[in-house]
Amino acid sequence: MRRRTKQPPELKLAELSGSFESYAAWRDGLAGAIVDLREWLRESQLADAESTRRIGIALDRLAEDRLVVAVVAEFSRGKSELINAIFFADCGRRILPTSAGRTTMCPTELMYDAALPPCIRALPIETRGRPGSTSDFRKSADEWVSFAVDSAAAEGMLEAFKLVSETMRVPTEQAQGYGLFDPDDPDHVAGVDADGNVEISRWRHAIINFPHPLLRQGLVILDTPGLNAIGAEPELTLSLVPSAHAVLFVLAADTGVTKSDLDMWRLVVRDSGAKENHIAVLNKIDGLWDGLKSGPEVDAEVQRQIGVVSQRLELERERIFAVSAQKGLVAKLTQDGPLLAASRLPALERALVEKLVPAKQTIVRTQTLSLIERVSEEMRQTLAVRERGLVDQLFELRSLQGKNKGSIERLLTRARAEAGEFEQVARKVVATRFLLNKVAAQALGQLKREHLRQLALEAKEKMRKAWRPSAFTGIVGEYCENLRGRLQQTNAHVAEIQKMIVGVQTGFAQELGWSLAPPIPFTLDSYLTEVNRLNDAAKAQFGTFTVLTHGKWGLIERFLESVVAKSRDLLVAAERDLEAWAGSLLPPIEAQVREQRGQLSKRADAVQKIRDVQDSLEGRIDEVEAALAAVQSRLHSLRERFETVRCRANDTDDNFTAPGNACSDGEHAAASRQRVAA
Ligand SMILES: Nc1nc2c(ncn2[C@@H]2O[C@H](COP(=O)(O)OP(=O)(O)OP(=O)(O)O)[C@@H](O)[C@H]2O)c(=O)[nH]1
Ligand SMILES: [Mg+2]
Repeated sequence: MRRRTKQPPELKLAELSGSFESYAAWRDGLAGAIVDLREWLRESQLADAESTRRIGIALDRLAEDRLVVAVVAEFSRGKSELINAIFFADCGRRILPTSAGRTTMCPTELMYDAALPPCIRALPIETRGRPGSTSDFRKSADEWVSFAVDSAAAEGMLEAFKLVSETMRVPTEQAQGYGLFDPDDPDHVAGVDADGNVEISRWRHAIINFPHPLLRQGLVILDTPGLNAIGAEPELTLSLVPSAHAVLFVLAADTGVTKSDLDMWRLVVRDSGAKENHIAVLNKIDGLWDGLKSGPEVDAEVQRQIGVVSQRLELERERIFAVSAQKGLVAKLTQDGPLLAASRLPALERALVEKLVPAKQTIVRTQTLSLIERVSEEMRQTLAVRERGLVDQLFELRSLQGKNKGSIERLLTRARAEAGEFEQVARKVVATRFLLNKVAAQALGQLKREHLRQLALEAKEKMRKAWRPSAFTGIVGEYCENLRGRLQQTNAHVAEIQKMIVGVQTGFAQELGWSLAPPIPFTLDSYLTEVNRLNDAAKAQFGTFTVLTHGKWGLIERFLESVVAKSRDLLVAAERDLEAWAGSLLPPIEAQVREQRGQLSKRADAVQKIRDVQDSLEGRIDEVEAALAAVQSRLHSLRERFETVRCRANDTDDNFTAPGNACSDGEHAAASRQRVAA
């Protein structure tokens, strides 16, 4: 395997981007091999609707594959500076605005979607005055204000990115209507100016579409505002942060771990599912370099602070990185090696490379291979049925050589009888399809999102009547319990379907000797886990309220909306998964039935023609031999093509090799990408 050439030390700055680049190249190589397999199946007339659909899913997943890194912290800990230093130093300057005090006012996603021009899309804060969560608004492009960005001019870009810090002053009533002002909160009241106005963010959410090489490769970075703002946008806590592949939680060495840092950690990070992705960053360690302390003294102080962070966040020391984002950025911009080393940024970057990329790659590899393996296996079985039919036919035809008319007649009778018997067995598939559709409809009925609307209205009404935060946990608990009940009932139907398919397969195995791959195991358990997480997040959120005021009611309503939006997304995804699974069960069996029927009828036809002396026996034997050779060659090609896919999927090492090496044809990633697009 050819490894990436060692990079000169100054280019080591690009280690992270190198790893992303290799990952993207690996993904493109894999997609290229799958496209080859798809083309070959099409040319060989083996592709059917189900296999095409599944290959399509694998390719779409690869094309849409994203790596999301969320950066979360109280305000002014240096989140934006850290993003500048780790990901965008190659822009030659600071691109996200940073300053003392609150800077990033709204959650900001940095990504690249080639379908859109470089731009910033921003959702106005006024949308908070209307029902709907950010993800609801995401679906309607009209709600977003789009600003073009000249990505070629650094100056223009920086200017455009300042949008995320824009604020405006509005009367307190208006802010209250948006759930951003609580007259009973002394901190909020202190912010009211002489005219009775308060400062709020101008935007609710911003999406920066920017063709940076890392973003082009599918990296998405989520920069977030501090606790106040994040607490007001429950979607971040419920969806965006928990679904990130890595969460960087930033603390600052000069402030230590404050109460609001801890609140934020608990609310946003600690209770958000997958903990293995969490990394804490102790930023601003340059504050410790006061010129009087020696190197070892500074180091001891850093270690001591790491100890404190570890204890307070209840996080292992290995997951805590002390850095100076600012000095790291300066070092990268000025190519200052010693300063970069002192900033300790490279250790954090290495951890990101080591933790983030391989973990993500393993998931993508397993998902893709399991889809493709299944398609290949089903194709192999169809070809194997054809092969077996031809071998039998050849055996029979050969046995006729030198035989009299009577034996030919007997053979014809037998061939017809076998075809008839097969039809009896095959009828079961039709009956199964009928039953499967019925049970699947019942299962899907449980997941209809219409149920949610009523359920959500009831929950809201109950909360309004109760007006006690202590009662809310129970009300949301009931809502979640109803969801769980639906998912569990669906699971029971799924088990019923599974049993039915296994029954049909066992029948075919006993009566025809077929060995069909058992149905892909499927449950909605992962969705049940998600509902539990939603419930826990709600508990954590309501736990922060002791007294309910009108100001907070807006926040509660918004939170409930997010819970409903999230549960609706869950049901939609569960419905989609279930539909795809149920739809994938019978087609492979039906394909085999078609194949077998075709073989049996060809066999009877051939014997009949020989009996009627329309065909010579020798000529027919030659034909069947040729057909057999063709099927065997296809089986061989199929195996080879699938091996190429597997080989591409496993084409990695700790450094990520360039694509094409292990699988010999040396095709370039860009070429594969073009073919995927085509
Ligand atoms: N000394 C020092 N200052 C830093 C470092 N990183 C960031 N800062 C400064 O800290 C201030 C806040 O940094 P930002 O990156 O804006 O912080 P943030 O977490 O994005 O803050 P918000 O956007 O307000 O939530 C800025 O003045 C930065 O220059 C660092 O490593 N060392
Ligand atoms: Mg910021």
